[in-house]
Amino acid sequence: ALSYPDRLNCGAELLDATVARLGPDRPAVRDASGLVWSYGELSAHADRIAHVLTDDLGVLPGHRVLLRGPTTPWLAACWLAVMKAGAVAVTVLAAQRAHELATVCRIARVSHALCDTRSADDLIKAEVPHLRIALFGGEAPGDLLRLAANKPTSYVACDTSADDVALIAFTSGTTGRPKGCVHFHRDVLAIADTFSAHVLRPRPDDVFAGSPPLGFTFGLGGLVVFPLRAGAQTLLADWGGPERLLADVQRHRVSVLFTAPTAYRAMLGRLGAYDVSSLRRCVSAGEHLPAALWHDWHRATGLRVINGIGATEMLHIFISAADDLIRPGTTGLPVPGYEARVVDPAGHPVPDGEPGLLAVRGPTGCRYLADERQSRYVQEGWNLTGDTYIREPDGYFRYVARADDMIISAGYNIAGPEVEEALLRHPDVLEAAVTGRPDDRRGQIVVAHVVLRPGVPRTAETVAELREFTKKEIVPYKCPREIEFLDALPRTPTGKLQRFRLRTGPLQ
Ligand code: 3SK
Repeated sequence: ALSYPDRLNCGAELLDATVARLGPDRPAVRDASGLVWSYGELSAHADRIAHVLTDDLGVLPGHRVLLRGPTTPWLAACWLAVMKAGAVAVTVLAAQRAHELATVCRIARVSHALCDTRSADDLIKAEVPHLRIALFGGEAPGDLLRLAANKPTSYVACDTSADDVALIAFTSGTTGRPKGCVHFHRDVLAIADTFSAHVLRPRPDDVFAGSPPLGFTFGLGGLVVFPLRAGAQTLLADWGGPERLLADVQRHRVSVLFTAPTAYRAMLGRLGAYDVSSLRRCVSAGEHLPAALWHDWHRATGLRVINGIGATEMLHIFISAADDLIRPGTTGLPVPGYEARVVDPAGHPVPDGEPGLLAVRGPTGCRYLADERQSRYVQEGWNLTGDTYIREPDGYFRYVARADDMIISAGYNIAGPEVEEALLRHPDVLEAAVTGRPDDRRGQIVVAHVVLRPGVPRTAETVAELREFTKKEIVPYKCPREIEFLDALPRTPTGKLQRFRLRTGPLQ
């Protein structure tokens, strides 16, 4: 079991403790242009910003500070400063627009914002009452960094307790209404001391990189918390597409990659043009990783992708497997420190091999900020993630679907992802999402929304070909009755598929 002292500041643990252990000179963060800060420099920047927060901006322990901007070393320094000042980081995505920011600020009662100049317009437009905004980044240093330049390079971290709130991360899931998830200082360290320490097992000579933004806890953990806890380096750069990520891997000799299945799929066809021999760990989360994609990546690179399921409510990954424990097509085993089981709607465990609701508990868990959905997510100490899973007899967890994505057609239960995997095995299919559409006779029918590879015609012949193909891959009652072609699937800014937008009818 994890045990932390009563007084604990995760910012101090990630920076000061790492400097004390490994010295100040090791490289800590870099950006795509070649800028590199050592641990000593990162620490000095964070500490100067922490001084500005407390001395100039009037930030007190517990104040909620919004952080917004593209993924850069400065954004990470601001997050660490907020931690060390004992304030609460409210991380948002650079892609969120004015009305979404206004909602987040209202729900989280945000009093201050540290915002990259390039992302300021929407925040200003949000017209949040009494919000004190300090700018950084972009061409000019911004008022935050101008003030920071004259501050001392060390700051005594606020004496927070292990269960003082460190951050509020927002999730709108894939359905729309935002919920703020509260996590403590000990939670931040717990994700590093569970998934990262036991599954990922980083080394101080690792270089981390990836696509998720720091406003998504997948990115905050994978690209800030895990590398700093390990004394490793991290490349902090915005997602610029598959070619850019591959070029970054080559240029910065990246060894640990965090991204989602869509990006692995997009990188596959372009691998030949890049040297990715520095990679030793590839992590996939955010969405289900189909077995076929796992095998394609393995064939192309020799690397075994570490699949995982995480949730903003749980802060990070809680089921996963690495190395010889990996079983492609499954998510893996509960991460050491977590327990998982599969239950029926009344919370009773269902037999192995049968689908049910995934329930998990461990050192992190869901605490929504004043939201009635708390009592649905946490029942009798178990977090119900909203995923349908099967536990295999030897303890492996196999993803079936999001619970509300199960399709019931003519009395049959059909899991959309199984149909999607069948479609994805066809060489003309780039992406696929399968939903149920109301139908008078069958209750629902299976509808496939397909993105074809460039050059494949959107014709009735292609529809017929895909229907015939799926009939050979899965039992006919699961095969799509209707197939619609799209230019792209609708996704959240963090890359998750928004099935609800597909269910409401054709997008284009
Ligand atoms: O929401 C997710 O899918 C996720 C995955 C990994 C780590 C963290 C999160 C929030």
